[in-house]
Amino acid sequence: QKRVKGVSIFRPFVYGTTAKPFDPETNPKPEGTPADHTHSWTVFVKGVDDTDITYWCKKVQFKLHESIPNPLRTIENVQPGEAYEVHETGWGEFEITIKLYFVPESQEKPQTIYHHLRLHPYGNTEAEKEAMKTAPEIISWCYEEMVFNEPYENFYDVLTSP
Ligand code: SLL
Repeated sequence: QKRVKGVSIFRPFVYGTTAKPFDPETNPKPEGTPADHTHSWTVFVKGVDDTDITYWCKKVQFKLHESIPNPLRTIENVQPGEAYEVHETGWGEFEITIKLYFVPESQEKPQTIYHHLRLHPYGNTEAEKEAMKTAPEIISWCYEEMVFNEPYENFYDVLTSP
């Protein structure tokens, strides 16, 4: 197996969280949700504009706070263009560990990223924070690029075949 020398391939993706406070009108609490839970939320990894990432990313593991049942969630076998995601409910913010696993052709080790689950309005300025108070959802998304330096030839073919 040879590496393609002098080549770096970048593949963009988006990861982050989306949270919504429970509200009888707009976001009713599902039956059986613990009384102290205030929000529903989602953490995800996906392609930009829902483009496919499954040809390079084959599995994503989300490590949630220990207060949540089964905090280690493994998502795989998603359809091309579908997000790797976990839906939960809760009351508090915390740091989520997101581990991306690559297709076997890559022979790459998994990569870990960290993301703070946001349930409440935030921002660097008061104005940013104010704007979020009227938004229906608290969105905290990051755009990122996975860089594959000198990929193996097989993997290079996978990455560059249309
Ligand atoms: C805090 N350091 O105190 C954080 C911890 C933990 C959030 C937040 C529990 C959900 C469940 C939940 O929301 N934990 O019981 O399933 O703010």
